[in-house]
Amino acid sequence: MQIAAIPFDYPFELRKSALVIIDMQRDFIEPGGFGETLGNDVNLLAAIVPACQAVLAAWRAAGGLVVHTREAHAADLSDCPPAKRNRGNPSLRIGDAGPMGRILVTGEPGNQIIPALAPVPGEIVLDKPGKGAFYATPLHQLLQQAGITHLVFMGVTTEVCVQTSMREANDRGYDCLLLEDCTESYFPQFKQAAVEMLRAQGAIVGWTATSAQLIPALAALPAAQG
Ligand code: C5J
Repeated sequence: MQIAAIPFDYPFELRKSALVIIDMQRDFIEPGGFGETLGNDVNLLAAIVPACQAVLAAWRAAGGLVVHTREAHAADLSDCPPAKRNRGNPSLRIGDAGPMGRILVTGEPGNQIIPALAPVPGEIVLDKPGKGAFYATPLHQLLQQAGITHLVFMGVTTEVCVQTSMREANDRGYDCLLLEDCTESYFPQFKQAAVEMLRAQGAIVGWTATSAQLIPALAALPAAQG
């Protein structure tokens, strides 16, 4: 099957594909988390939630593999390099106590995936200490074991963790599709630039499409066995 995409149709086979949802966690989407401590308007990111929900529901109904990531550090911050913690001028740094618990620390309330996109049993949930989903995680191994060659990406932020993860995936040989209306940045111009550079030069990193281009293709597949 082919999905209409930019710069050209994306070859799609569900059993070889995983839906990778990057960092749709309260720390980035809700007030009081890491995103807001950096001075950002989190409402921009919250706007993509309905489109992400629609894709996730269609993907689950078709029986596809789902991977959720969270940007998360160990409680002792042993996996958080000082260069990452000290960068910028946030009102709260990684590991500091905020209104939703310690910022970007595993297990804290703010580190949970937002309820609207909460993982269900059988889905992979990975904590990642870096911006990329492959750095210091077993993601590549898990995907290889599952026979996955194609990755469909959603999540935040487009130019940071989503773009980094797509580039890591591309270098490992995966064909990657980014759903444009299911990703967002605190900086709309950065989202636009990232989307354009990922698909430039003949899909040098990957393809882009919209949820409206993917969902009918998923709906046309036989429903997953209970
Ligand atoms: C950032 C992310 N922006 N998930 N993390 O620090 O994109």
